Amino acid sequence: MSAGFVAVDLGATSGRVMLGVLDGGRVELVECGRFANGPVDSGAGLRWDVEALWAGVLDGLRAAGTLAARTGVKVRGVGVDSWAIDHGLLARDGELVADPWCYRDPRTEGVAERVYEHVPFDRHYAVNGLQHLPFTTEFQLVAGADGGPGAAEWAHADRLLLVPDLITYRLTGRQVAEVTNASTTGLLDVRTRAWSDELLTLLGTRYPPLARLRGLLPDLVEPGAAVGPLTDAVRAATGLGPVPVFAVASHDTASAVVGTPLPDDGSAAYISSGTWSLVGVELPGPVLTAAGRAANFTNELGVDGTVRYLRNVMGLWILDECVREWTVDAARGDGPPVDLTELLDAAAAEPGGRCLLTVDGDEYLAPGDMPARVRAAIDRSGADVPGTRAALARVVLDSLAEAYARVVRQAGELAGTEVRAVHVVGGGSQNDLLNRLTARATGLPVVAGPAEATALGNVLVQARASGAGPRTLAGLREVVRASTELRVF
Ligand code: ADP
Ligand code: LRH
Repeated sequence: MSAGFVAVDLGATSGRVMLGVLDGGRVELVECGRFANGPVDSGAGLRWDVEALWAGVLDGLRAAGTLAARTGVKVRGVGVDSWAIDHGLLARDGELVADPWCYRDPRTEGVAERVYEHVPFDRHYAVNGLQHLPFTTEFQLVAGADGGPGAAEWAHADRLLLVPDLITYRLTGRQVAEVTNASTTGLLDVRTRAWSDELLTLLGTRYPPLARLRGLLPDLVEPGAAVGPLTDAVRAATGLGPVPVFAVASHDTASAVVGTPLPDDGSAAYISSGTWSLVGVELPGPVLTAAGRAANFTNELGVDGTVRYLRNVMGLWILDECVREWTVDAARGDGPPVDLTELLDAAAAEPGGRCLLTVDGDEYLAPGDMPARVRAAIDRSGADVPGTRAALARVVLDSLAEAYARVVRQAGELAGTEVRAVHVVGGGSQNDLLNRLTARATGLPVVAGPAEATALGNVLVQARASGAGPRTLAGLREVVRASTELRVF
């Protein structure tokens, strides 16, 4: 009987449940569920709808179990990954105090700057190695504990679980903190892969409600740890047996990097391209230099002791938000409906180089009328404001490609590695126009695929943990290569 592993991959735009079947050195991924996701504002700030996600997860697991039974596959594991940083606070009874905040909520505006007055950025960086992002878990916690929105929730908090750990808890009844995602909280020591007593103490001293934060953090586990079997309730709801749930690389970007067919000699950069574009290289350890800090490069933890040395680029969020806005317009009768493929074809026919936006500006973080913000930025630059959707999309994509090229070059320089190719994975790797623009801007071959690198990385870490997959990261990537049709630009 072939071995199957179920990847629950929760992205900011959609959640998916995939059954990965290991067969002769290849993984066949079959989508068993896909459901829309996005921050919801029902009057209490931007939040994630956990019950909707949970319903999607259970439906997907049920479908995966049915498919496995029909095709003679034995389900030998389940693993959960999601976007980073966001977390749920649980009361003593194990129930969520409230839906988790979305990192795009403006409540963290100015918080990091206040924290840095007491614990400067360079002191943070020396320990956690993280780029400055305004919404890192640490700053969300300060926003909540320091009397801002969320203060009442903090008062009831007894446990903090990052989003994938929260789903894993619902699946197993066990509470852990998986380390790749924990490394995005700002509370971890990147050198020891352990919670940082130093940063936690500094934080608790400055913000007394956070003095009890250490007690809210679960024990850390590395990817591949068996967390526990599915609970009876989940088994009854899905028809699955007592399948073990593994901690995978639960930060989606960490799973995506496992699922990227990088060469072993470190000579390629990656772009994990989705809502965000995560652009960087994989290293054997952190780089905590002043130059890296000034360039705002982050050291997030990967599998097998690796470090993801990268920068967040605003990613396809800007384009997706434009599409969302135009879809709303079309529903109102204002303009034709938008089809992403047609839009990209039309954008490809537009002249490039009209204008380059600074795509990592915080001005693009929040949801809302994105086309208007893009037009305003183009106007400020002095260029002519495009009159069509396609021309606007082209400016966004030109700007993204330019940002990729800059960050790829910096990553090589700062890490002291020669980058000879760029691998693009994730949903955005299907954007051929962007792939072509990236190849042109970097002057390097762009290798696109797999689009489902995250789910593949999730499945492979489970397979290895259960004894069914290759032992080394290089071996896992051989499976990725064998399972994907890569396209070179
Ligand atoms: P996330 O995990 O952050 O939700 P995904 O990896 O699912 O993101 O990628 C979603 C992105 O992929 C969307 O932003 C969309 O722009 C892009 N995308 C998905 N399918 C296609 C396609 N067929 N052609 C071009 N772009 C695509
Ligand atoms: C991508 C991602 C990224 C984080 C962001 C919050 O999905 O996990 O790596 O910085 O979401």
